[in-house]
Amino acid sequence: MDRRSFNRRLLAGSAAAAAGATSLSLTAAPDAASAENSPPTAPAGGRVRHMTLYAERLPDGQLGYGVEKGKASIPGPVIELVEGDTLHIEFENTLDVPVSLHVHGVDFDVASDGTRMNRSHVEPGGTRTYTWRTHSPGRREDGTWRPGSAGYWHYHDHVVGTDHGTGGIRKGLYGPLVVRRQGDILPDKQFTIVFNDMTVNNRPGHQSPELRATVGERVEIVMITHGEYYHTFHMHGHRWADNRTGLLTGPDDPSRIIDNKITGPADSFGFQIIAGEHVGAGAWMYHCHVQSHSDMGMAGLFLVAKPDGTIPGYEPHHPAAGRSAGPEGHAH
Ligand SMILES: [Cu+2]
Repeated sequence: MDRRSFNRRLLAGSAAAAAGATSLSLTAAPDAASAENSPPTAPAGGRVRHMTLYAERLPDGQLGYGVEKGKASIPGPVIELVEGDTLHIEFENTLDVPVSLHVHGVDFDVASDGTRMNRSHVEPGGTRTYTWRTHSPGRREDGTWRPGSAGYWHYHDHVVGTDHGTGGIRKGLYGPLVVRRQGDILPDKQFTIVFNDMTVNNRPGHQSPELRATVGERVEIVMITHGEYYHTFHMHGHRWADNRTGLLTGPDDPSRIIDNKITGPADSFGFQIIAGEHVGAGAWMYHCHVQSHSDMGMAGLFLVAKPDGTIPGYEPHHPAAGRSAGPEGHAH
């Protein structure tokens, strides 16, 4: 595997220029894999990037962000940066109501805050450039440590419906932002799961997205929560470290290993797993573990295929996610 997959995902372009392609490995363990087997890592940051983003109404009446007109999606596109990067987003509002782009986790002037309260939203038909900046960790003049921008963050509307974007978020105006640190391990595949009210990615209950991978692939999950409820995100057969990257930095890393995490509105986290590691291929469930929520359909499948493409336990027309639906529910 090479670094192309990383560059493809960098929507801001010109990442391919990422010179000095670092071969710096984060794995410092004595038994670290040989260089040729090491996963690719994030290059140095510090570049200035540009992208366009549109807010659109989807055919079904929901709302979404997209990098091309007519291509909006829920969630919106993954935006990836490396600490030190600056991103200018040329944002166009194609809706008939004011909308905005508000981001968590990174640095911006108040003019890029994306709220009506400080006039940083966009009127129908209008455009605005939002600028996001990022920085590496470092030491303040007083000797204390300043965190870097790296993390699994997210962006969303802050205007539609109310001054908090309650209507925009409910209808799908949200998306993931991944800020990496130079040397962070890059995944083979990436999926975004958003628990929004009682939906997964604004889909109807029991129609949650299916995540597809092959045994051995390094899969990154970006998990975001929105709406009115608290949830717990659970994956079957796979575990991760409850820290910034979801990965251990060595055998003595004290991070707790989990397979279930409580998450509330506007929380976000992410992690990487090796598909099927120690458990093999299969139709592995992921779901909210609040029982009534999973019963109402907040469940989907992580489909881990064997190299020949078969998926043990997978019945496409009888998704496991739908079997436990009770007659009650839909209380929300
Ligand atoms: Cu839930």
